[in-house]
Amino acid sequence: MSRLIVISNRVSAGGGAQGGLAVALSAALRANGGIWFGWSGEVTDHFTGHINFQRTDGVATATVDLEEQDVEEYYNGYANRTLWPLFHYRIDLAEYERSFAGGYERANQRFAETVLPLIEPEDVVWVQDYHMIPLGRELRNRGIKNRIGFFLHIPWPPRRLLGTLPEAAALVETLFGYDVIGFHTQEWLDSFVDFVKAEMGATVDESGVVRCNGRSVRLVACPIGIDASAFEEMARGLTARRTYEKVRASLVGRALIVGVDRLDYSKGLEERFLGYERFLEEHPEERNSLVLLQIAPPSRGAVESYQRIRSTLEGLAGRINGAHAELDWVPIRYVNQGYPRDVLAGVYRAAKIGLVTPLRDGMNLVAKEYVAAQDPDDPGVLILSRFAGAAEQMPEALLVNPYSAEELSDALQRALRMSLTERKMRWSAMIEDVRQRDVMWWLESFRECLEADVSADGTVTELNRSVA
Ligand code: ADQ
Repeated sequence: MSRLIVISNRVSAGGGAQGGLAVALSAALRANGGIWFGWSGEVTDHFTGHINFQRTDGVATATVDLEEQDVEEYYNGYANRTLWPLFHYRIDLAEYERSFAGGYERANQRFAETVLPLIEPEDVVWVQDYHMIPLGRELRNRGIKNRIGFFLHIPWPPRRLLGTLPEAAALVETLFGYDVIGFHTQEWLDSFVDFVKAEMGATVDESGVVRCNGRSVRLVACPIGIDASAFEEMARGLTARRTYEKVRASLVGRALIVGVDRLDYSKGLEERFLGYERFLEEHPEERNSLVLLQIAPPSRGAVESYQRIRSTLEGLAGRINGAHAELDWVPIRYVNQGYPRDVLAGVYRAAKIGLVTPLRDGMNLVAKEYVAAQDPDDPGVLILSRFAGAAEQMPEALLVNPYSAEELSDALQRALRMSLTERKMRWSAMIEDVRQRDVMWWLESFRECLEADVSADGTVTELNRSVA
């Protein structure tokens, strides 16, 4: 197999605490050789292009520092204040500034310049996520002929929303620098096709090859998974068991509902709290018999909308607890910190209900982790937003509209009342898919597409399995 060059905004080689994606990419880099390239997270006075080479757990990494203006315009600006909200359908929060767009282009040119000498002719290049949409084109402009793939980890927005971005067509046009573009779901892929057909006059054939202005790119829907067997094992391990015991003891017989999310407006935390409040009001008899534990470590604190969601949630949790708490019971435990994965596994296992209700999410790995952590003899119930990419793969979850407090409240009631037989039936179907389409399946499926031989007429050969 060819050497792999992984390029992403941040490099998290080794895996371990970082989760399935880092584990899988690290495994591929260890097996076939290659380099993981990206931003170091460090800021310098002036961009130098100096590469810091390291080896972390057998994985070669190459990182570069960015200057402050790049971080402000490219990372805090275009990536986090323009593309993230827009691609999560939040045009009310998206900021369209020419300086952000310019900084994004400049940073991607700098990444391309810096990584260029590291790429050898037979390497396969794999660019990750929305921070780096134009990177493939930048590499092509510098003469790179290698196979280059791009994977989008977040949703692709509907055409009319994307149309609000002033440079939408120019940005999308750069994606034709890639050989393959991967999305988590058919829905995101369809939205992309809708845009390029309507706005750019592209055509699409049955094998998923899109043609536009003499260029072509192959599209695949290839849902990411978790490192399922490792997570299942972790949930049975010592740390998870201790956590489980500790959490259960603190509940004194009450049912636990758990939410685990980065503190981000796309995760629907405010709506989740309101749904839970509704439940408490509609079912006073259930008060004192359940607890919502929401674990939400802060993220992207430099961006104002993230500071706002933090204070909104603190206010809401305080209000709900103030209105409903009793001498020996607080309805919401709201925890603003991250935990090691084996601790999380124990928390998931202790929870009768996993509440995963993003307003919009590319995939959502917490839903899969919750399922993988359950006790097969007494599994909990997953309540899942129908607007998470994961819903396409997990129809056996209780699917809800996260904007509707009534639907959330009804789903909570149904989950609390669900028989063991029904819980087992739903869980068995979900765990089978979580195991089968795990993170290695995702990686191998995408790589297979990327390395497949595409003939001049767009026919794809050497592709012996479907990834949709
Ligand atoms: P995220 O938006 O970060 O990822 P998600 O898929 O839910 O969202 O993954 C979050 C990961 O962080 C999970 O592995 C979870 O266990 C971990 N995590 C969350 N809270 C934590 C805490 N308090 N302590 C420790 N770990 C915590 C983006 C996209 C998603 C897509 C992924 C992968 O937004 O839609 O599923 O990439 O492609």
